[in-house]
Amino acid sequence: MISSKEAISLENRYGAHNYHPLPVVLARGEGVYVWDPEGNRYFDFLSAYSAVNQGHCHPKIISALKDQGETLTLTSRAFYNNVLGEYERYLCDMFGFERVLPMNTGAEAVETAIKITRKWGYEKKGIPHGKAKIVVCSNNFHGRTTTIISFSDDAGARNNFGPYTPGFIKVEYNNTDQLNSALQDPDVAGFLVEPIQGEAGVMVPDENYLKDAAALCRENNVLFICDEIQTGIARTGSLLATCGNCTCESACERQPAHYTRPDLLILGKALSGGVYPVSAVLTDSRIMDVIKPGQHGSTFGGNPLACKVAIAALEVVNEEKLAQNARHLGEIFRKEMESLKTECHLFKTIRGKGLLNAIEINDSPESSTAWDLCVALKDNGLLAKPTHGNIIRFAPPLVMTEKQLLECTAIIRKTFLSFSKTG
Ligand code: IF1
Repeated sequence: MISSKEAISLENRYGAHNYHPLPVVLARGEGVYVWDPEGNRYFDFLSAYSAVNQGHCHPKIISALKDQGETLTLTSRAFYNNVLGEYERYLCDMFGFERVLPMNTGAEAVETAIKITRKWGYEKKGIPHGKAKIVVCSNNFHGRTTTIISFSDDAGARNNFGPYTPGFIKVEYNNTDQLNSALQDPDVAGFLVEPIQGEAGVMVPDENYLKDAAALCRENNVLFICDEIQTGIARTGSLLATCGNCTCESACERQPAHYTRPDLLILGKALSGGVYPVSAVLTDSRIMDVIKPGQHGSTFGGNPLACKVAIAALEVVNEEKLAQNARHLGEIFRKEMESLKTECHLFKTIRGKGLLNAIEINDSPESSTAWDLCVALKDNGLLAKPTHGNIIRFAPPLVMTEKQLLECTAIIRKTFLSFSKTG
């Protein structure tokens, strides 16, 4: 096996430099652990940006991958395949929608939701041709396509990639007054929102924000579109973040009546347990039926390998009660961090929900403190990545045990406190 040093130099020499990774090379993963080529073990506190909620190389998901990989992988949608319908029914039953449109990456699913929303706007709402608008939030992150970055505020994601796609209006996140004003424009077809803003630094909105936003959309005949690519699939302590603070166990989480049900639900990442790129848009017939044959699609979307992997990944979420575990461990994690905060001057705030959490470091976004802390955490056996200079995201796989979590909070405590002394 090549060494970490060789792997890094190959990427640096031959790859596009579109990332700035932490200096660690991962060669193997199992559950909450990953190993580098030299055999050092780490707790993974990123979970591939919440794609690996079910843990690395989950045996049930890998077994589905192997079985279907030896049977049939890709047919295209020019023909039916014998797995897609079963998968679509599974998704509809689990999330309480009438129809699914399968895609691959998160950004593609967001694009799909935008296209469905615009078409619905023209054909059902009666918006004049070419005028449809979609309301989005400031500091959003929905992916990297040219249309999606057109409504990003992130200079790095956006600058010099224009000309930009028009038709988007921006309002402040967690501000229903601004949303309400924007929705008065009769040409607005949809409101696209993350239930918790991930990239922005795990911004959790006020408790009633999503419910109120959904009600405003309904009043104004505007589609309420939730991007749960990062927050969905048990990450925030319920099957979907739009389940709100519902404390019922899984039975409730599978009943749509109990949550703020979006008109369009966008899923990706952990839909496959991080095993394969699988994304989807779920909605009801009255909306989905604006898409007719030939009007949207993808070579790989809905392929039998993806479908089998995703069914297995969702079964794991239910069988292993990952939502309840994320809720339980999240409470312990934030309590431990609140206690560390009282002892550590580097620690400004801890926020999050379930196992999607972030610590804001008491230093400027320009400082290297958060990066240095992440390097020190790595040296102590835990992997996390800074964002926006002074925020560290903590999102381990949801298959973690309480004992493992306490081992991890001990690593974080030790690292932060040793920094306080030297720094
Ligand atoms: C990268 C962040 C996470 C997403 C939401 C759509 C997508 C994402 C809410 C697009 C993707 C990623 C992509 C990743 C970094 C990352 C991220 F830091 F940018 F915010 F997860 F925290 N909607 N999020 O979070 O999905 O097309 O990538 O499958 O490296 O760009 P994709």
